[in-house]
Amino acid sequence: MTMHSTRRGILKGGLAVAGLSALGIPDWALPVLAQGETIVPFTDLPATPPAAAADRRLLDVRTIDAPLTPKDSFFTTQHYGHPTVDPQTFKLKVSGLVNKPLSLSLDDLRHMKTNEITFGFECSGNRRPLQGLCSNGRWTGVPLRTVLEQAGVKNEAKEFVFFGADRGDEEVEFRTQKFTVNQQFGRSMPREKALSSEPLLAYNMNGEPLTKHQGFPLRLIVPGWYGVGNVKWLSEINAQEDQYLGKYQARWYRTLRGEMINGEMKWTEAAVTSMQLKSFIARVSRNGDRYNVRGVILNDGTPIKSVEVKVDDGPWQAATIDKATSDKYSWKLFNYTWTGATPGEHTLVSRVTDVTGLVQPTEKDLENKKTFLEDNSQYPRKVMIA
Ligand SMILES: Nc1nc2c(c(=O)[nH]1)N[C@H]1C(S)=C(S)[C@@H](COP(=O)(O)O)O[C@H]1N2
Ligand SMILES: [Mo]
Repeated sequence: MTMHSTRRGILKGGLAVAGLSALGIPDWALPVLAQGETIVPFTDLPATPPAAAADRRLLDVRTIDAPLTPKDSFFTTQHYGHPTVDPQTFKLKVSGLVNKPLSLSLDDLRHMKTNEITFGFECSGNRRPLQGLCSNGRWTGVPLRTVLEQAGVKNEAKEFVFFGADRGDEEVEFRTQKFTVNQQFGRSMPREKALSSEPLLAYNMNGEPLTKHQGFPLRLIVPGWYGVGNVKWLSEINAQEDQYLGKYQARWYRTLRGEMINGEMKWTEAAVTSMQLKSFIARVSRNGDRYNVRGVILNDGTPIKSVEVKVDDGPWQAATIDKATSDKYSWKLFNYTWTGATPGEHTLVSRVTDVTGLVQPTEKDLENKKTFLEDNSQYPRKVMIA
């Protein structure tokens, strides 16, 4: 069966009468706008989102109308532009502390046992007012572990470095010296993570080959991790003993936080890895005197206990998570029906809690987080009711 990336695609394909559940596709509880349903604009966001840099694409979260993000709307960002990789001559190299270095063609990879996973992620820099650096995709590829097992990982291999085909000149500072070196985009992960069952060497998204934006022909997918760990245009994997300290591993993706330890503020710089628990309201629409408040949840895959919405100074009210987004690493879409809205400006905010009891922090809770990355704070937004 052909894979449709959106319900809209399916509806357009004329399969609506068959009933989505019958096709094994869960019913979509948060539909495209119903007849007579209208968008209630956010007064804290311009109607037209700010233009993104040329090789970036932001998802206008107000347009989300299906669990999976279509490939041409999927957000995209990268540091060195898009390299062109020839799929005919492409080889994924596996080198370093392995018994048998590998050089695998796309065909070699396509003939290996595949895995498929729905994974929604955001850039660690995603934040208000737009929250447009996030999307949800269904990824197909070869488990990283399968390839590493074929190469035979040596005991001394502690760190696995993933290099993209994209590169650029970088200035490296050492005390009073500066060096300019040309280097590839690289990210790493520890042995335990690399040999776990989930990381995927993906060549398809939503049933089609990756686009150039998404890292054609091959990218690393690390379910539960922020965008930066999902190396696009993957070309080499190197197994090594030492920590990898490249620019985008050791310097650009650090979160500086102050934490009270032994009664004193300690400043810690931590690498950006697993996604922090987050929710935000993406769209408000009106249908008669009912208002649909819908939003997005992103996290590291820990099951969600609840998501709630608060209007002005009212109580937290339970929202409903869409069943079509219940896969472990999928983003979750939620809906809250607001009734009794009065004319005037109102503040709407959402808050998610996972099963471990972790609650999405407020902006105040994060006041000791100094760098803008990993901003998962509750996001109050405003609407005007006529
Ligand atoms: N090779 C390579 N991979 C990369 C990057 C990059 O600059 N080069 N950027 C990372 C960052 S910061 C993010 S947020 C995601 C974005 O993935 P997307 O464009 O598919 O949304 O790719 C990651 N993978
Ligand atoms: Mo990112």
